Amino acid sequence: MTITITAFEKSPDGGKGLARDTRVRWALEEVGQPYDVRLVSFAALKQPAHLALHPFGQIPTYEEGDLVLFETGAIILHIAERYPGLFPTDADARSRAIGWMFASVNTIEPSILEFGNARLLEGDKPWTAERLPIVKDRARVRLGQLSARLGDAEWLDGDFTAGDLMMASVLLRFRMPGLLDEYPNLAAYVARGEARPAYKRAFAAQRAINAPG
Ligand code: GTB
Repeated sequence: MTITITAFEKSPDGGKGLARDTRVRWALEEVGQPYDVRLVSFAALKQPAHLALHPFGQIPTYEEGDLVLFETGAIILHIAERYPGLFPTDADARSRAIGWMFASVNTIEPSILEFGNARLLEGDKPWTAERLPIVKDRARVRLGQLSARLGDAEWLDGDFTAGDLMMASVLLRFRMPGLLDEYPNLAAYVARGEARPAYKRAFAAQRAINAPG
């Protein structure tokens, strides 16, 4: 069955791979499933045709036969459950991998989103100069805790799983403001993710659209 995902017609990051279609592409590359991409403009995201797929008018979406999914956590959970390669066979280990997927979007990602909002959306507010360091320190608390747990392990819980795919994808967002490099083991963890052939193919595919030539 053909898999179709949506992605930005032109990502604001110019091909750095930070838009969330990259993590879905990565998962599909890891499990060796071909996929089509439908590119969507910002205006089209808010039109009825796209809202029927995604109630919040965002990318990415995932279509496979009659199944329509939104939310990258749900999409990658589906891919990992349907196709071998991203979940361990042991049931408890699989539950722990799902735990890391939730941790990535529910515990780690909010701190970088809050930082991004404070810097970009509220950057001109008089209280931003005072608030920004507070928000940045809050992100450091989470990164510090994650760094302590990872220690010198290669991946979060044994072999590479969908939990690592999600976590490394989320951590990439901390690189630009300089936060990721404050935690050398997390920076090395993300680099290990980026070195995977499946990630490289996913990155190249989105880059070909967003930074051609
Ligand atoms: N929780 C949802 C998920 O995980 O799927 C979040 C989806 C989401 O935020 N999608 C964004 C979107 O469609 C694109 S990825 N935004 C348009 C809108 O809401 O109108 C977020 C993103 C966008 C751009 C960059 N960048 O340029 O660096 C990075 C991340």
